[in-house]
Amino acid sequence: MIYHIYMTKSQKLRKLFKEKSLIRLVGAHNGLSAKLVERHNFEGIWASGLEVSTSYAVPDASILTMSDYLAAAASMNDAVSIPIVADCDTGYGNVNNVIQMVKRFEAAGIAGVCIEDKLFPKVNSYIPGRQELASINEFAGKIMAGKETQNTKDFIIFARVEALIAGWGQEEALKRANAYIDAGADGIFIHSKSSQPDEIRSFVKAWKNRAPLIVCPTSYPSLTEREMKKMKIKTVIYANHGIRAAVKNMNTVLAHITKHGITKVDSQIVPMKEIFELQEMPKMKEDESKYLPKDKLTAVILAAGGPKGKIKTFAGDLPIAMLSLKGEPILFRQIKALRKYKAGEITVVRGYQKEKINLPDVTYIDNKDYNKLGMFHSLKIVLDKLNDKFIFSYGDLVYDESIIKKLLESQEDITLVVDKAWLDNRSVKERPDLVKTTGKIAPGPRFLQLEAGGKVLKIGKKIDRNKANGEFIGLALFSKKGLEILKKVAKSVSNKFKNRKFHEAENFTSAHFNDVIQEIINQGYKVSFIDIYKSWLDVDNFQNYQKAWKGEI
Ligand code: SPV
Ligand code: MG
Repeated sequence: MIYHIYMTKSQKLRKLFKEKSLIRLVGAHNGLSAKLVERHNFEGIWASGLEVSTSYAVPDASILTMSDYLAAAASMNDAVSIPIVADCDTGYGNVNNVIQMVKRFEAAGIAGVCIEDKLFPKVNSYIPGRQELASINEFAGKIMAGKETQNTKDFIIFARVEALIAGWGQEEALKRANAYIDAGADGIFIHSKSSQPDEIRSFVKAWKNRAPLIVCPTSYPSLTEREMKKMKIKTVIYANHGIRAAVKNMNTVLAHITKHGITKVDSQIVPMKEIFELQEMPKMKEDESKYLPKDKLTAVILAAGGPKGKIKTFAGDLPIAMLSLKGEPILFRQIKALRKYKAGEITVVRGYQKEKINLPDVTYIDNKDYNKLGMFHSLKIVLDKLNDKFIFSYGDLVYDESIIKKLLESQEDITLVVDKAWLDNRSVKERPDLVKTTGKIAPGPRFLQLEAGGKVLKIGKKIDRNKANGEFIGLALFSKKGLEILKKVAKSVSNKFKNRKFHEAENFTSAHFNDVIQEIINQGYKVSFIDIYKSWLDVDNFQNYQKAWKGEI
């Protein structure tokens, strides 16, 4: 961990005062406008009362409350690393309000505040008429109280002299400025609404650089930064140019849209990419990839085998996984269900007509020996790539999504999904994957597992159909430990049974998934199950495909 030398925003502002001949503060009203100011390399932000009021579409006349201004200043402060000087009007009331204001703005990390010597409620300085000044004593009291309230020596309080705005003249302005510096102010904001910089020039001359001066040349833009530096003005505030630019361009664009819609408007607005950058979306993505735990669940779907029997005529050269059910390939339905339950990586093992299996966002592994070797081989070629919990599925299954939900609730290491409907179904001619589990044979629909912690005792196509009490549907869940067991058991038998009968298979290379599960059981590991009653189909024959099509599962 690298800790940067931490400087408060007040310390940063004080440093700027030392190092820069002219500090430029630019008006902002929220995080976005502050961020734009920072991007253009200005030294600091003026949390402008005029801009914040405008952003609420209310007059700049003490209409909003201290909390509103504080929230706006804090949102600016959070968005940038440059210091904020908050325009705090009159301090939102008398000296008591100033004390609360200083406490709160300082605690929010605002570098400094500026209060003006008008009476509460104030009116923006450019509005003619009521520009009433507080007495010098009253305002000096506010400065003293504020300076005594601040907790850190670095917090800055500027005093704003409105004597020129109120028409009280140069002498009064100087008298006030001196009194406020005597009271402890860190600098004087001398405001003028004159269209020429003359009265500012003469004030600066008479001030003799007693303390740092701040000006706001909105009404006298002819005063250049060069001249300001020459006059030793320490800070200039460009108070409201950002919001005025925004209003102008929003007007232009909205007018264009009323006439032409949004065609051909793109050249007048920023691309979405810039918006995302301003939100710091790229940083969020970076953090996410570093710190957000990835869902460890993966899924392996075996879709290598080709269709057999009557379904073959129907499927043509399509793998069964790609047969469509109401417009959606079987595999697509499976992927949808697995994604719903947060499967991250889904691996599909292809073989027969592999190029026909081409759904996006899945990993494909091709089993070129799908015709020669047993089904387990398709899983074996994926095993090394797996290192955590995974769901195993046949590729020709159509099932109700709730089965996945139930399966994922299992806390066991190896869990098979077993259909108890087999007990009502024993007359069928096919040879399904049968299981014999612990628990009594009792036909009929049951949705609760017969006994907690039930185990699979036998699995295979050839086990006694009268002793079997369920059908393995081709869906299973392996925990991380279950995966280790599977790998270990497969490794332990691969050589030994290379040329020898392996459960129901001729040898290990032609082994079915069932054979390996039986071996796991025989080696003393627990293979658990969850039981379901119907609500799935294995589309390995035409009749089942028709049923699936009709929704009879
Ligand atoms: C503000 O930006 O809110 C100011 C500067 O106080 S002015 O509008 O010029 O008064
Ligand atoms: Mg203001």
